[in-house]
Amino acid sequence: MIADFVPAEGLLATLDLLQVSLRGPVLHLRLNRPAKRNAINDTLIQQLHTAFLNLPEQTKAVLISGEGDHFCAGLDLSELVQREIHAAVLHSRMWHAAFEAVQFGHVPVIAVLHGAVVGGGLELAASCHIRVAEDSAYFGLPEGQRGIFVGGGGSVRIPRLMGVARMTDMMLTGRVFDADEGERAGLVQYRVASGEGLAKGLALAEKIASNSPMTAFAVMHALPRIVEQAPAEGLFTESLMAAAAANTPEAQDRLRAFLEGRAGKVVKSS
Ligand code: 1HE
Repeated sequence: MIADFVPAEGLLATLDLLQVSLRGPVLHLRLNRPAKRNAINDTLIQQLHTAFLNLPEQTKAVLISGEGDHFCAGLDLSELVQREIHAAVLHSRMWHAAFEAVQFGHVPVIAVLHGAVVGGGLELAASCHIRVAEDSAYFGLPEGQRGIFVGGGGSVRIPRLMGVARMTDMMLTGRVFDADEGERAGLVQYRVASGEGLAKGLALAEKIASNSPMTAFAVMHALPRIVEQAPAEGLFTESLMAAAAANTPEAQDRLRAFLEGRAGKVVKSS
């Protein structure tokens, strides 16, 4: 557990494949199935869904990481039994529902990545809003080699991060990207040394938590939809969102604080 974080109580404490802890507005969710490299079985996907639907009221940012040497080995292949087609579709839809709750939930989610981030593990990471990779992280889509296809939203989210050509290459050839290649390809926004991911993630989470809730809402819910709209509709949606955001009391307070010299200036990062 990160220093000063305390274990969650109530429903979140009953989720045995997750380790959930909190400090003020930041909630840390750790995948907790290290003996199976945090492979996602039906129970774990349902527990992830439950956690994101039941974040404590005070939560303003979530950190997600993996226990052990790897972030996540993807789908638990021992559960990939032959099913009726409709049951297989619904199994994939169960993943979609869980990752929708991550991407379009209440608060931004930061994934802290190390070791294997493969298959469904990369799909989970892609549903988060910010990705931090430690030196040890590597990215793969072994579905191609296993004779299957992504089913956890990967074909929708991963090309939007790295482009369809790179994802095609990963799936057809089994190409694995290391942490630096992942950063260059657009999979991750931050690169840190091994062991420093949680500290970086926490620093980012605290910045996020200090924003107005309307900012998180606009960035999480309006921005990805605007990007998918035709430019004319996108610009109109942007104007509606901007008008709604600027007219909140909190935005007005923050603007006044700047004009009265009480708020920070924009500075170059060191
Ligand atoms: C697993 C899984 C798993 C490990 N399902 N049991 N994902 C993959 O194709 C990745 C498969 N896993 C691996 O390539 C490796 O396990 C790792 C590179 C992630 C880690 O290697 P290593 O040497 O640290 O561990 P290991 O010895 O391979 O695995 C330890 C145990 O975890 C072992 O079980 P044990 O009972 O013999 O100890 C493994 O069988 C088990 N394990 N990964 C089940 N994935 C919604 S569609 C998404 C589709 C996909 O995600 S496809 C990609 C699946």
